[in-house]
Amino acid sequence: MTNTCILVGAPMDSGKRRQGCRMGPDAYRVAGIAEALGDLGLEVRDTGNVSPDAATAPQELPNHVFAPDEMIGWTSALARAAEEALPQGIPIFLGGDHALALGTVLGAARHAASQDRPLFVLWLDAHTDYHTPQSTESGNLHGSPLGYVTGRDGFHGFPEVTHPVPHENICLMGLRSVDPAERDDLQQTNIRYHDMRSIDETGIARPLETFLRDVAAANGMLHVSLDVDFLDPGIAPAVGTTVPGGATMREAHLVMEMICDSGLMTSLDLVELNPFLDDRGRTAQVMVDLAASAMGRRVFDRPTRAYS
Ligand code: B3U
Ligand code: MN
Ligand code: MN
Repeated sequence: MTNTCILVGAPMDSGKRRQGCRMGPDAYRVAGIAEALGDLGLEVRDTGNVSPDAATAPQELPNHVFAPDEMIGWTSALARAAEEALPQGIPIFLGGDHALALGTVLGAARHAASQDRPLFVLWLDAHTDYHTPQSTESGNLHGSPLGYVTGRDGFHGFPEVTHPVPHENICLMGLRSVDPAERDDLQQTNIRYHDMRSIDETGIARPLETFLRDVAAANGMLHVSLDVDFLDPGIAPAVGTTVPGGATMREAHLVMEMICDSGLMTSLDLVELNPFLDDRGRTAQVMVDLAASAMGRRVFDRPTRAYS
């Protein structure tokens, strides 16, 4: 694994009506993300914040879609930022709402294709985020990045998805709030998904290990997208859509530590932190601690590359 981390701020709030996630990148900086990663012996480069490209959405997008111009502009700008950062180290995208992943995963998929490697995506979230602009009832496109990057139709005016992520390369964990339209569409695919019930039944380590083994066997690149609402709101209250019954601190750290041991993660999103809703910075701190676990913070050393 490379020992360079590239922090890329994405102060975007265009993926939903409730505002505040634009303050996320600075909250992570104030919570000491660069210092926490630097303490692990990593080289940390903060490239500052990305700004959206200028864009105008076409008429074909449904009227209830929120901030369509900005969404298109962020997607092209963040895809470029991801493609630029990936050859230099592991980019950590500091969100920003989850709509930033339309761009980051698009860029990661382009980069993986340029390396002749498949891209895998681990989606840690209460929601499936598999909508299209037509299927979303809320019109909030933070509920649509997986629909976009798998190549679903209807994203008029967005950059073309030239390298759709195959459904079988995607694993969702933490699900407990799924709209009927998304559930029906998702069940037609080979996406791997683990709701909280199945995690309660099997534990979180077993399905994750299966997925990581498949990534390793395929020599894949692995993009991890961590939504604050994967976590239980009791430990991570700073999120617009709190859903009770989320992952515990122990489950979340175990996931991050297993990802680190695998040596497979090539990029990471930290999304949906809304500092306006936080309690003395504690959600920002939890997210920084989880990023540090994914990058090597340990109580005791363990063997690395256990999955290859
Ligand atoms: N599925 C709902 C709710 C939602 C999705 N992602 C978040 N909330 N954070 C929707 O609006 O698409
Ligand atoms: Mn999400
Ligand atoms: Mn979510």
